[in-house]
Amino acid sequence: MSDRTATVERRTRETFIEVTVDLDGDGDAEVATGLGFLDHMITALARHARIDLTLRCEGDTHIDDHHTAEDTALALGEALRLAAGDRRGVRRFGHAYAPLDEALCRAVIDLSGRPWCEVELGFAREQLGDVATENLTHFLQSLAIAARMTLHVDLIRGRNDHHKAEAAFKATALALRQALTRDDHDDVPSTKGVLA
Ligand SMILES: [Mn+2]
Repeated sequence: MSDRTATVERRTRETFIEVTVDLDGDGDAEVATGLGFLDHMITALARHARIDLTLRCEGDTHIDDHHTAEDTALALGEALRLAAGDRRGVRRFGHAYAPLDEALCRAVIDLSGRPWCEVELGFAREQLGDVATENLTHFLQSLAIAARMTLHVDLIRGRNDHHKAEAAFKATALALRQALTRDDHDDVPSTKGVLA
């Protein structure tokens, strides 16, 4: 394990989550949220960000998918924030495009310490597997807030909603990987001198 690791436990009356990340991993992911489609998206995120990830959630999926999607994102975002530490020596900015067949998404990240998120994915369906499409948008927003990063994710074009979602998570992963990459500098890349 590298020194950019973190473990977060998060327990509420709605969910219990354990998540461990290693930002300098290979992208090996073990994800079990109880929601198959969300597992698919988070696995793609870890894989293409090259973040090793273990994530388990016991959520109130007998109600619906909302609490599990939101709280999983909050715990994962918190783990990313802690593992990134003071963000010394990282590139800070990242942007990427990812296609999946006809779908094309763009993600832009600034590890700014300023939580903000804009997501426009143009879903036509209500649901993908066991996850409401609005909760995929909500997942990315919650992730950005908890990680204290600025994240913009936009669908450039696409027709198949599974493709749109997967392209969005892959683009986010690639942008995150770039932003978290260490370059040759040993300072915090900010005129303020502080990012975290
Ligand atoms: Mn897929």
